[in-house]
Amino acid sequence: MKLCALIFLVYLAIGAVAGKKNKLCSQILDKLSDLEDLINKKQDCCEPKPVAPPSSCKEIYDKDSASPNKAYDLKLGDEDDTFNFDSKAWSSMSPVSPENGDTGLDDLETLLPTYWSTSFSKICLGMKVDGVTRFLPLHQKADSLYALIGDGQYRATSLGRDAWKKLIGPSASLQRNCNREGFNSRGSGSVKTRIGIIANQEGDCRTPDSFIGFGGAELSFKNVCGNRAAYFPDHGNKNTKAFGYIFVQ
Ligand SMILES: [Ca+2]
Repeated sequence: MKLCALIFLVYLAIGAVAGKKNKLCSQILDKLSDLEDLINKKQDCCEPKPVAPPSSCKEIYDKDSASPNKAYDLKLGDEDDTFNFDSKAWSSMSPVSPENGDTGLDDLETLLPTYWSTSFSKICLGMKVDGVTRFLPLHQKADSLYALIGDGQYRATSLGRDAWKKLIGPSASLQRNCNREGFNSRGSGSVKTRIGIIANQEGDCRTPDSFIGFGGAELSFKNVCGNRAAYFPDHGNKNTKAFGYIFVQ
């Protein structure tokens, strides 16, 4: 009987030690789990979020902010008339909302004094369509953007219609003829653009019905920046509104 009692006590003692060990293990596992949660939370709040790249005009001349080597000239795209083709802003030396000049690739319009005061050898054109911004580099020397646009004279570029379409993306559409591109592109009709390309279904530039550009007109479509196309364009009728960015360097 004594032996039985002793054996029972030994078992009881072993059982108690095992119980303590299990409890300790469970506490350690709980603490480890808490620690893991803490580490995950720290990563969430402290690691820098990935920044969507401008992609490109060589990453907008290497950095998306104003610098001595690069200047924002213009941001435009609202439906108001601030930057439609016939706006006085294009032919005056007056800034428009300069406080919006260095706020990044947002939807705040601006025309900065760099428009008439900064000489350059290249222009970076950008258009944001449905949240995607595409860029088109244009090698062009000038005393200023104003010098290319302000007097209303047409000045040709030779990028080609496919290059202009890349600004809009896969939905881009233009009529097949005319293809007058550059600064102050216009025919005798109401479709015209300060920087961009106009096109026509007839074999001349008299009555264009489509354009891709900045500072557009065709008031019934209220499209000051983007792609408007009608009358047998190559990819369907469009009235795609973009937000435009123009940088010079
Ligand atoms: Ca026409």
